[in-house]
Amino acid sequence: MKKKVLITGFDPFGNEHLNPSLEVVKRLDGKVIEDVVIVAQEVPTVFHKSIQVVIEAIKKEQPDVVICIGQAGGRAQITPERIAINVDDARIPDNETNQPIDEPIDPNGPAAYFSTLPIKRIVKEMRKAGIPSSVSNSAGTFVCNHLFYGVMNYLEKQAPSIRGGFIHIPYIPEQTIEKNAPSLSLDLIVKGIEIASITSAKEQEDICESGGAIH
Ligand code: PCA
Repeated sequence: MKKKVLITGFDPFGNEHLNPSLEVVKRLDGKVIEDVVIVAQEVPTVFHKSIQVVIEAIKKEQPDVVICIGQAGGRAQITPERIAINVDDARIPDNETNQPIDEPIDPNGPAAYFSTLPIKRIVKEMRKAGIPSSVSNSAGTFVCNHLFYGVMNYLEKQAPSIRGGFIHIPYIPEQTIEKNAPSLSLDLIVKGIEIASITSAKEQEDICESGGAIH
């Protein structure tokens, strides 16, 4: 039985002319790998609108798994996120000049949702393939955490059989030519997201292996 994975990537934001998450999902759109069909959706880096766009894509595609992807400039590894928290606290405006500060995403929602992806298995599989990866325990408080929370809130309430989560990725080299920041090649990140998609589609259960952080 074929499985379907919906992957999403954001428009460029801040001072960047590209967003590696969008470049990655565009490369994987329509690919079929080991009986897993990957479909991609572009998402605006805008509070609330981003959630609506992904909910519409979920309704249309009816995937087995949703993986939202975003840029985390400054990180050196591909980082599956463990948890989404119910707060917006934007250090910079989004792409439509919204800048919420200390606002709940859903005033009636729980404080947080855990990813329902097998995050440690994903990290293990990426590492086996030679791709730098670790679990992250914070997706921040900007649009990425916002979308992650909104998607998990929707899945929990409206589509509990669909599993979902978020993965942050580093810059790609062309973004760091003039800044002192780590990057991974687009090819390596595409390979990592391919592995994450296949692993998530095929494996519901996570493994119990140390992957925590002291701070
Ligand atoms: N990264 C931002 C929002 C869009 C993106 O790719 C974030 O980490 O919140």
